[in-house]
Amino acid sequence: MKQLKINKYYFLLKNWWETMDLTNYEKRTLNREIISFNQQIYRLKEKKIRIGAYGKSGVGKSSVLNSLFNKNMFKTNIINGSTREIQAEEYTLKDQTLKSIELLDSPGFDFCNIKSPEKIYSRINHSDLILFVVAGDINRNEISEISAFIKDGKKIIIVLNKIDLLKKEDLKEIIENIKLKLPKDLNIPIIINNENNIRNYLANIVSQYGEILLILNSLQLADKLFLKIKEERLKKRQKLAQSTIGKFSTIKASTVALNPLILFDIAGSFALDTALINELSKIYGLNLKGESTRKIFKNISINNLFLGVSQVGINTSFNLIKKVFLLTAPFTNGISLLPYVPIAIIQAAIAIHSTKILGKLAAKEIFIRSKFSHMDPFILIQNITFKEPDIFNHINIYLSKRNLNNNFVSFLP
Ligand SMILES: Nc1nc2c(ncn2[C@@H]2O[C@H](COP(=O)(O)OP(=O)(O)OP(=O)(O)O)[C@@H](O)[C@H]2O)c(=O)[nH]1
Ligand SMILES: [Mg+2]
Repeated sequence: MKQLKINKYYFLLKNWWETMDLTNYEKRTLNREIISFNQQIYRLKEKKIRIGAYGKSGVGKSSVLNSLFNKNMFKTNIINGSTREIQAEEYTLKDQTLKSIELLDSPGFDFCNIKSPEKIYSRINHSDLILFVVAGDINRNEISEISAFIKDGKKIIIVLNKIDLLKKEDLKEIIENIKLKLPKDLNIPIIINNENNIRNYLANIVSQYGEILLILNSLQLADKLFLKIKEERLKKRQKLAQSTIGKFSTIKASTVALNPLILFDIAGSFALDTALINELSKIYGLNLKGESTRKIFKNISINNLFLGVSQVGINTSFNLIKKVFLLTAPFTNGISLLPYVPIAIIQAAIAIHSTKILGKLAAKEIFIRSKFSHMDPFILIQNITFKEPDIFNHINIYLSKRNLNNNFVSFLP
């Protein structure tokens, strides 16, 4: 049953990825993220959970990992900086759905000689579960690293190490103090490294929730990658949309400027607007039939359009005319507005202004309609988490932090 679940998500994600159809440019710009995602998918297929240790230097990260399997896999030293690079070791599991645990040891995040701390953070951030090792009360740097993992939606466990150096009566107070500094609603576990505490705790987590943690992390990585891809695509479309809107306002402005005595040609103007909406729909990959263009028109508030028009139209002071000159200059493609009476300029300005507003509003309407139709990892995450207990609070944080629409409005023209 459980076996099926992990396979199901592997095939869903694999299939999703194969239908993504990235351009070479996208592959190049997102190279690092794609590699990480592929590694994650591989671990999902092979049922290998990854647990990463992170913390200040010398707190005992390597020692804690060694104690998990009673094996000296990672180098330890009394001198800080005994771990200089990420080290990985694999441990095979028997009689479980998961085949193995990959342990990642990391250098202290505050160690002065590490080359690129971001890379180390990022490697650990790709773990399915993070052991944040501390030795005593936590300081500001530790809190900020913990918050970063939480914001990234990671499952973390605080391991309180070196308790033999503490007085027994201080231990309780230290734990209380750490708790005070952690976000209250998340219930981050603080586990004391004492005898077999950590090992028992992790054995329990891995056997009960190992698969779902691996699945969730894979979905989260897919979701983050998908957001990046969408962002890249929207940025590209934004440029195209902007230049299309610019072109249409130029056409409109120049027809108006060439016929300064004829007031707005309503029919011609409507035809141009419709053509603009159709062009924008093509850019956003939406196939519009006649009916839906009308719907888009309907949804764009007429008030919004006229507000812009009246702002330009009412005030005809000389200053405004000068401003209008500057405004229209880049769009009139060498057609000089100078010989004409100010009315032509104002008409041209109105044409430009209203076309731009129309374009912006239409792009938003089109974007809302053009939501990517195929499977979205985000939907899969939403569907899993709400059925699961307290231990998945971190996913709720992830979901609430990730506000899709707010992210994307800024990439519209
Ligand atoms: N007293 C005591 N010493 C410990 C404990 N755990 C680790 N140590 C010692 O602390 C020192 C540092 O331990 P490491 O495991 O190398 O620490 P680390 O966090 O991996 O250090 P870096 O890799 O240098 O960042 C070593 O001398 C360990 O023997 C503990 O629980 N109690
Ligand atoms: Mg170490």
